[in-house]
Amino acid sequence: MTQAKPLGLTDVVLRDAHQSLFATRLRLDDMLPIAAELDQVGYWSLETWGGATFDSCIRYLGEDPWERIRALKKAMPNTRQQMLLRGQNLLGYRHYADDVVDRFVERAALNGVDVFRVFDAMNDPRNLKRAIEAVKREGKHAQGTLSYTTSPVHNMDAWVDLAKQIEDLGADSIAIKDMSGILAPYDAYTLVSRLKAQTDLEVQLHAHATAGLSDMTILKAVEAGIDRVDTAISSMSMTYGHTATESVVAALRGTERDTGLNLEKLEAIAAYFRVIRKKYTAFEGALKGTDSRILVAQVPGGMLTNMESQLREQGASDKFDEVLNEIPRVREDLGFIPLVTPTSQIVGTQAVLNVLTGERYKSISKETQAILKGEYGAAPAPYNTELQTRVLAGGEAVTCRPADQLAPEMDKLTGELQQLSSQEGFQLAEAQVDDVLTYALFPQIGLKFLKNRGNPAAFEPAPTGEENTTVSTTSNTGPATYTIKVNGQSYVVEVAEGG
Ligand code: PYR
Repeated sequence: MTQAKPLGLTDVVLRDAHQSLFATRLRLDDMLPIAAELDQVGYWSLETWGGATFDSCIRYLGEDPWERIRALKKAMPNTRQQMLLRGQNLLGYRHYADDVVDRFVERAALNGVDVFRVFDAMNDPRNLKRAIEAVKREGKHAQGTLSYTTSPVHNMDAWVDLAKQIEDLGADSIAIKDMSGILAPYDAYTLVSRLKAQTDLEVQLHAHATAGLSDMTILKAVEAGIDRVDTAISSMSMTYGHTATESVVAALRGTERDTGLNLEKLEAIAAYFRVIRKKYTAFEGALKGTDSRILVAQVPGGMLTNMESQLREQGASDKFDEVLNEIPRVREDLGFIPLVTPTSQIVGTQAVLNVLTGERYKSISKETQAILKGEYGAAPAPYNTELQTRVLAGGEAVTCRPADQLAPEMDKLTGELQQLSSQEGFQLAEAQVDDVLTYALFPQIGLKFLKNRGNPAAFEPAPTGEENTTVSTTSNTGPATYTIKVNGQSYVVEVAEGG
């Protein structure tokens, strides 16, 4: 008889589920009442922290994200707290010096994070190295990531090769991060089988349900021997989000991969979120079932819906198909980079620029230029040579690990913030370093938050569910709002985070 090997589950309800379903607005006050029940389920981990959740806390909710992770850890002492970390970008949008990476990881670990899923939007392992080393130094679980995408240069050999490089960095496990929901079941079977055979890493799958594949993909991954998968409690699952936790539990009951989780306990949690979710209706997207356009465009669902409503609001709905066709072309010019924060925003914005200006690369965004200059690291394939030559304008591209060019920053940031706090008369937290990190990651929004901490009137009011449903899915996090002027007309373009 084959030995039972329970499938581990990571429930993403407190991070990616509400990030995907209602623009990252779930508040700590709506998490804590169910924390004891979540803690009793027996999940391998609960995903509770990440870039967009941190951003939303300080930008909209007026919640200190450090306090959030401390409170969640305290309320759920039996369950690993997991976070999503953007490699050398940490939770922000640029590369940070190594001393900021080290300090951030140290503080995150100390405040309650047990598992760090570290990804890089370029899939450049050099951008994962420092963060993985820092996690290991803190004695925590370091999970490296394959930011999954498809292109002529992406094949199984390339993925396995990348996983081996990540294993060499000292990762404990590897996540296949399918943020667009495009990983097909049989490809998952092959990929997981090969990762299990050719590395010693534990393997975990994160798949979005948007294109309707995730249930099938999870099942094939389980057949291939995957160790863990991400799911979301049923009342916070599917569409832009993830496969339901209870469905996986039920599907595997009585098999050798039985999760051992109790459906009744899960139902109590589902019932809680069924009610809570109603409060956040104003932030929900329009998708009711499956968005098959993703299978053709191969872009994250959030990116599609955001772009659709933004173009509509700017009176440019008729340009949607053109933008959709432009996205893969921009991706190709930028070396077939995956589409995930921040590259989803960079590619999306450039595609909109190319269409709305009526001429490809008439205007090249600062971020697109940075990619072509090598400032984000190496892409999976060469860049469009003509475009790169134009952007470099005789200069040299960065070929080393980009952070090697950055001088230590923590002392400078600390001095700056101390000066600002005394000049402008706002208090810093007892653990001042956490405030410095908030300021480092989000210089403007972070500073505004620190000045207004404890004053709810400075932030969005807590939702009641009674609001007029006028807030569209465009109320996303991140700085990716662009105003473009074309023939005297202004277009505001905001591009979604990829989960
Ligand atoms: C984040 O970094 O926040 C994503 O969801 C990818």
